Amino acid sequence: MAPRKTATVSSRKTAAKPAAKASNGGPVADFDRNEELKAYREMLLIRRFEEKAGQLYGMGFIGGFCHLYIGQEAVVVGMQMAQKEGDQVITAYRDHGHMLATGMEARGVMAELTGRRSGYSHGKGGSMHMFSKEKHFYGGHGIVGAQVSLGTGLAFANRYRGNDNVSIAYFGDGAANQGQVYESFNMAALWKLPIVYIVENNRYAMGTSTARATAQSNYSLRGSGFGIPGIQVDGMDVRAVKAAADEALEHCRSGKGPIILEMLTYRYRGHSMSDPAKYRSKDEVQKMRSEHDPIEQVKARLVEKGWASEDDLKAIDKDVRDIVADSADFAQADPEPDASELYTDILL
Ligand SMILES: Cc1ncc(C[n+]2csc(CCOP(=O)(O)OP(=O)(O)O)c2C)c(N)n1
Ligand SMILES: [Mg+2]
Repeated sequence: MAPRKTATVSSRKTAAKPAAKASNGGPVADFDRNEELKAYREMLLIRRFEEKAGQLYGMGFIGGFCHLYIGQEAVVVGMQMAQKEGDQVITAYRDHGHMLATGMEARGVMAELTGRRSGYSHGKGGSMHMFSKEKHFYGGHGIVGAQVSLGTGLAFANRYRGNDNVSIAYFGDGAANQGQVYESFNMAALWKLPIVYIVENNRYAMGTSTARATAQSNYSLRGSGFGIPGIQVDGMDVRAVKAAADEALEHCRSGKGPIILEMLTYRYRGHSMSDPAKYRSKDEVQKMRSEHDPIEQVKARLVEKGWASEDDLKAIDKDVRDIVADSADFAQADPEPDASELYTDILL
């Protein structure tokens, strides 16, 4: 692998202080005020959206499965900040954050969650099956690991067409043990496909901890048998994610083939809405929330550097809450699909 680029910190600003590092010692991007504000707003939008989705689920407005992304927001937001127009995103069922990060509308996502006509899949896909060709978001997949093969196919298409787009395939620590992941790694390495494989290591696959289920828990090493380089990233620090994303995307765009980013992250809520959470202690969750929360980290920097006052932050919070409330009102007022739509938009 090419030598790691260090954090893009200008020497002028850091002459007196050592360069900032992520909690695992990795590099972090040197965000300016606008980038910090953007990261804050985008992560907050995902968090508030997910909280609202949880509420609507409890009230019976959302049926079926619903997997919340709360706690993991820095991963998709940091990645998206490094992507360029045309890069594709594909993920599993914990997907609402990925959709919002790609710029899909909160209204369309909420309407889909509630099974309404204006949803991204016309109310017939639900939480796990939403797509937006316009935003290059390819789903939303409920079969654990399947999106890794599909994402590899997207990378193959980029290579075949000779464009410089990169496919970004997200999967969990549990999915990382699926066989098709390694078949995909083999092909991607052989054909030098432009794909960033992102393992969102949130420490659990449903109720099973990585310690109980996995022989090699350093997922950044999982491509070593195929010569695929990997980086372990503090996935709770959006600047660390952005720094790793810049490096990974450059690696792919320069024709060096696939790369793995293992994002060390944590989900605060249960696996899905029906999770009694008996497999971990409340203290463990509380410790992550109070010491590593991705949104609080940005907020603290914004305040410390004098880049945002409490009032500025409140204004952003209000703006975000308005978008989310509007999406919920819109979804509830939107009609369900007509019965005549039962066999449209599907493959028979
Ligand atoms: C092929 C397949 N096997 C099993 C399941 C059931 N299942 C759904 S989610 C899940 C756990 C996956 O965990 P992980 O990949 O870590 O993702 P996370 O939920 O933590 O985001 C399992 C086993 C499934 N949907 N598909
Ligand atoms: Mg997991």
